[in-house]
Amino acid sequence: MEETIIICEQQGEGVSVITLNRPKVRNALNAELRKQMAEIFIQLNDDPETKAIVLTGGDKVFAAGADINDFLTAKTVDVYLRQSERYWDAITNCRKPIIAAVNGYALGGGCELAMHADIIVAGKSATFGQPEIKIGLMPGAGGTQRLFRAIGKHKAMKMVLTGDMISATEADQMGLVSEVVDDKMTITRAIEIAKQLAGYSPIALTQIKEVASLGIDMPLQGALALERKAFQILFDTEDQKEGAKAFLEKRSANYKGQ
Ligand code: CO8
Repeated sequence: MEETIIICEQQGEGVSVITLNRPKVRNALNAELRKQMAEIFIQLNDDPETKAIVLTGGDKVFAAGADINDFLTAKTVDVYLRQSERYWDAITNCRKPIIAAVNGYALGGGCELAMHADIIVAGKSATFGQPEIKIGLMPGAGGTQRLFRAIGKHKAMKMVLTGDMISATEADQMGLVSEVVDDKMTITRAIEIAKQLAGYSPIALTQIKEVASLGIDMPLQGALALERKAFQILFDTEDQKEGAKAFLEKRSANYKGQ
C-alpha cells in the first residue's frame, strides 16, 4: 500500500489542517512530499470552504529539512531541473492565511517551510535552525532571505554560518515565532487562531496578506501607497459594509467574502 506522507483534513469553521507525515525520517521534505504539499495548497487556495490553513508536522517534529538522501548523487543540473521553486511558490502564492504549528525540529528546509507561514505557533519543544552549512551546503528556500527579514542580520548570520539551533524561547525573543505554548496545545492553538481568522472577511484577510508580503520588499512610499489602495478597494466590498453595520448594531458580523 502507498504510504500517506501528507494528510489534509477539514476542521470545520473554515479551517483546513495539513499534516506532514514521514515520522521515521523526521518529516524530511523529499520531492514527493513537496509536490503533494504544493498540490494541496493550490487546491485549498481555490476551496471556498477553506478560509485559513494550519500547517503542522504533528506533535513531535515539524520537519528536519530537505531529505538528505536526495543530495547524495545530485548534480547541479539535476537540482536545477527539479524546479523546486514551483512547490514553494504554491505556498507563497496561497492567498489564505497560513498558521504553522511547530513542535520539535524545524531545520533547514523545515525552518524555511515554517517561515512561509503568516503566523507561527511554537510548542516549547520547538527548535529552529539552518544547519545546511554542516553538510557543506547553504539554505536554498529562504534561509538567507526570509530569516534575515524576520530576525535581522546578526542573529540570522549567526544561525546560517554556525548552523546552531535555537530554542522556542530564543525564537520568540528574536521575533521568529508569533507565540509559544505548551507542546500539547500547539496544534489546538493554531486551529483556534485559524478559526478566529476564518470568521473575518476573507477579502480583507487576503488584502492584508498581499500588502504585507509585497510591501516588506518595497520602498516605503510605494508600500504605503499600495496599502492605501488596498484599504480603499475594501470599501467596495459587502463585507466592509457588513462589518461596520454589525459593529454599530452591537452584533457579530456575518461575512460572505463579497
Ligand atoms: N533527511 C533524511 N533523513 C533524515 C533527515 C533528513 N533531513 N533528518 C533525519 N533523518 C533520518 C535519520 O537519518 C534517521 O534515519 P534512520 O532511523 O534510518 O537512522 C531518522 O531520520 C531519525 O533521525 P535521528 O536518529 O538523527 O533522530 P534524532 O531525533 O536523534 O535527531 C535531527 C533529529 C536533529 C533532526 C537529526 O536527524 C538531524 O540533524 N537531521 C538533519 C537535519 C539537517 O541537516 N537538515 C537540513 C537538511 S538540508 C536542507 O534542508 C536544505 C534546504 C534546501 C531547500 C529546501 C528543500 C526542501
